[in-house]
Amino acid sequence: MVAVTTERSLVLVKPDGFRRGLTGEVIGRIESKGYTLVALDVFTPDRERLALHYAEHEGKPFYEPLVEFMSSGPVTGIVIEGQRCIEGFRALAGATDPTAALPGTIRGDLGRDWGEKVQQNIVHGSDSPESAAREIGIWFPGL
Ligand code: IDP
Ligand code: MG
Repeated sequence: MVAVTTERSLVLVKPDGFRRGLTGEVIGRIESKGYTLVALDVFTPDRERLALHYAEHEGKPFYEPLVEFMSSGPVTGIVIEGQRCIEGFRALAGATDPTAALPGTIRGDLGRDWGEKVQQNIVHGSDSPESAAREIGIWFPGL
């Protein structure tokens, strides 16, 4: 087997997850999967930080509702570590649309559609090594 070097990913428990008291559940799933927690902090993110984080979505119909939602309350930022943890956390999170996300995933088990312009889906996870490095720099510049 080819050795796979360890990597890091940026996870956010979004304001819906925080409000609903699901932060511990998300952290528990990350730990049960076997990934290591490298850093963890609670933020109430401002628009500037969110504009950087979600730059790829600027101009899309859900962009403004997304920034509004993400700044509506506390968010827990977590840097996780482990071989292939970027792909692995995306699998734990499930599909973007919580209605379609499979049972067994965070979004499939804990999320639902609330009829809003933005999907409230509990968690964010980086989608590539490049995104992870960029996003960790935005949320945890000291790492
Ligand atoms: P991801 O979080 O699964 O990576 P992205 O496409 O990066 O999904 O979108 C960022 C966030 O924007 C999603 O997690 C969700 O909250 C919201 N979102 C994405 N696509 C839509 C959409 O088509 N309608 C409403 N909200 C969306
Ligand atoms: Mg994304």
